[in-house]
Formats: sequence, structure tokens, C-alpha cells
Amino acid sequence: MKYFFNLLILFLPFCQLKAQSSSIDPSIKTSKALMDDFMDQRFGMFIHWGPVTLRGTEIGWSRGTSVPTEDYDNLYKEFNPVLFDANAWVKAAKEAGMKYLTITAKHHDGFCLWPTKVSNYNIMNSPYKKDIVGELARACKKYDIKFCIYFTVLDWHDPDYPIHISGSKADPNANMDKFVITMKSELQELVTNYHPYMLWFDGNWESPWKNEYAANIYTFLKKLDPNVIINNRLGANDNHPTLTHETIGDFATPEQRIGELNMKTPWETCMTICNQWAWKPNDTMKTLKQCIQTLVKTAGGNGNLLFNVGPMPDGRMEERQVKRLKEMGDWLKIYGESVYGTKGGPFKPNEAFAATRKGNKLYVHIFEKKSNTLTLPAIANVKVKQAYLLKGDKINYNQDTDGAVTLQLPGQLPDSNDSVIVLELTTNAETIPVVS
Ligand code: JFZ
Repeated sequence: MKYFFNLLILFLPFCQLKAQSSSIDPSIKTSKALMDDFMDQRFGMFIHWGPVTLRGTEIGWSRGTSVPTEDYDNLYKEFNPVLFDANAWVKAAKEAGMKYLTITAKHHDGFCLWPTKVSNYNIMNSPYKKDIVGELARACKKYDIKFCIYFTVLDWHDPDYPIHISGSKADPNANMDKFVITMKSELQELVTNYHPYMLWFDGNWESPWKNEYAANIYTFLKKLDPNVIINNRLGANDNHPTLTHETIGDFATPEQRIGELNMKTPWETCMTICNQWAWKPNDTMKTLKQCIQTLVKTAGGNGNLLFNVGPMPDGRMEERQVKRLKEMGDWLKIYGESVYGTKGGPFKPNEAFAATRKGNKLYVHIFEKKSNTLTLPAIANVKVKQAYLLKGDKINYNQDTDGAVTLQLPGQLPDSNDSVIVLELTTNAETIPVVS
């Protein structure tokens, strides 16, 4: 027993060392105030782009599958998006009512859209030879859109990273320590040259990646910019839809589905406007109803939406996508106060309705009219003072003793995608506990 105890004492400092190196100093973590500011934005644009658009297949994932590796890795020599106009892209985001924009500076294929000094596999060695990341950063500043950067951890192109094709065995000649140094140099360039508001990591699920590296990088980034916001795909194998106190990263990232109602930890759903992340010719596009309801159900769950567009190889975004985004923006021009700067809840969003709230207002978003009335789940100790359509007429309602509100819906809902009824309360709507 004594022997065991001595052994424990002997190894304790090592255990601590290990625990320290894979966790981060709580004092450098992104503050609640910064995260609240991020969550107030509610709506951002994701852009997946690179030489792979010349093939119209999925970025990263088609390398070595539908596009032979040799072919894929040489596409950059033909990548010349002469119609690229950073202002046009950022204007499309602005007109959609988006508040931030995230560009794939480097995806799993390893190609860098900025003139990095660290690797030759970058835009300056394509016929285009212009700094795409830099031009977007500048345009975002001009249009008051927050500029953010997507950066993959895994890099199937870099010989120092042990996995060269998804699913293949680790290369014994690779060198992770060297790879992490490269990664840090690239990130240093990105942070010091373009000052991103947020960094969106990805590609954290392969075995070479460890939490020790992730914690080291989080700390490194926070030294470069203490205010930079970092998603949860930096920590090794992090479960994307959730966030715990052990997560290395500031917000959760459910993908291609709307996150669960969560009043405690920040999250952002990423979803594509079509099916593919990168441009695909004639890809099926979501209807305006799907687009608006995705945004509203996300806000109703207390999350942000990072909505993805994949521009074409010539540098333009598809006209039909820009139009669809503008239609979302037109809806937001009328109903924006029920989305931006609100909290989600207290009801779980469903197919018929979702709710958002700010101050003493509870916004009820109605997606479809099933009958002439809509009865909301009971909210105890809350009194409704008046009800009206946002930018419209008064709504008759009845509130019973346990707090359930029944709304008399108008003959025809004013907006077939989402009509918003405002319930003005006598108290603060933001403090109502979640109704389950
Ligand atoms: C990742 C990327 O791989 C994808 O290309 C896109 O950038 C998206 C936003 O994030 O999505 C994933 C992540 C993991 C798997 C598939 C797609 N996976 O493990 O199969």
C-alpha cells in the first residue's frame, strides 16, 4: 500500500503536466461578452471555394475519389477566376441580411487562397495570382461585415501530415511536430494580416490530431489576438454539435441540421444553400421557405446560421443563389427585429412555429396555419399585455389561468414563409424558463 502511495506521489506531477497541456488556461478563454456579441449576429455566410470548382465536385472529399489525386492536385494551374469580385460577394451577403462571412482559406486539399510564405501550394502559383482572402477581408471592412476564416486541421496534401488520402494509413515518414509548426505559421499570417473576427476550424477527427496540439494552438492564437472567436472543431475529435467545459473552442457546430434549443452554450449551424459545399453545376437549391424557416428555427433554438454558398470557377456566385439570398434579406428587412439580437425559446421550434424573444417581447413565428387558432404551451407567471402581427394588425388572444395563450390567427397569414406575431408581456420575456 505504501509502495503504491509512493508511486502515486512520484507520478502525480506527470499526470498534472499532461492535464495542463491538453487543457487551456481559463483566463484566456473568449469572454461571455464577446460570445454574446457573436450570437447577436445570428446570420453569416459560409463560402467554400477553390480550384476544385473546375471539376464541380466536393472540395477536399473528391480528391482521390471522384477526381484522381494527380488531377486534383494540379487543378490550381488552371484556376483563373477572372470574374472574382470580392465586393460583389460581400454585397450578396449584406443584401441577404448576413452579418459575418467565413471563407475557406485552406480546406482539406491543402490549397491556400492567400499568398502564404509557408507553402508554394497557394493562389500566387495559380494563373490568377491575387490574394483572395485579402480582398475579401478588405471588402468586408468596407461593407461592415465581420470577416472570418475557415482553416482545416488535417491537410491531405502536406507530406508532413501523416494521412495523405482520407481513410489511408499513417505515413511513417510524416512529421507532426513539423506540421504543427507549419500550421502555426499559416495561422499567424492569417491572424496578423487579415484580423479575422472568428476562426472556423475543421478536420479534427483523424488520429494524428491530439488535444495537446489543439490547446497549444488555441493559446497561440489568443496571444496573437485575445478577442478572436474559435469554433469547437479545433479540439481533437470534438463532438461537433455539443460544447462542454472541456471543449477547446467557443461554440458548437452542428452540420447540415438545425441545432437543439440550448440557452446555455453558444452554437452555430452550418448548412448549404444547395447540397454540395463547393459549387456543383445544377445542384438542387433550397426553396425560399426552407431558407427562411431554417434561419428562424435556428434563431428559435438560440443559435446562429452559417449559410453556405459555393461560387463558380470563374469567380462569380450563381445568380439564382444571389437572388435567393436577396429574398431572405427582403424578409429580414421586415422581420429582422425578431431575429437579430434575440434569444431563442422558450418553446422548442417545431414544424408549425418557433419563438424568439427580446426584452418584454415574445415573437411567435408561424410557419403554417393548421386551424384558426394557435395555442402555445403554457408559460407560468407570464402575462400578455397585447398581441399584434409584426408590422401589422392587432391579434385577438386569450390567456388561461395556467398561462397558455391561444392566438386567433388572421384569415390569411401575411407571409407564407413565416408570419410573426408579437406578444408584449408585462415582464421580461428573456427570463422565461424553457418549456419542455
Ligand atoms: C466538414 C468538411 O469535411 C466539409 O467539407 C465542410 O467543410 C463542412 C463544413 O465540414 O464536414 C464533414 C466533417 C466530417 C465528416 C464529413 C463532413 N466525416 O467525418 O465524414
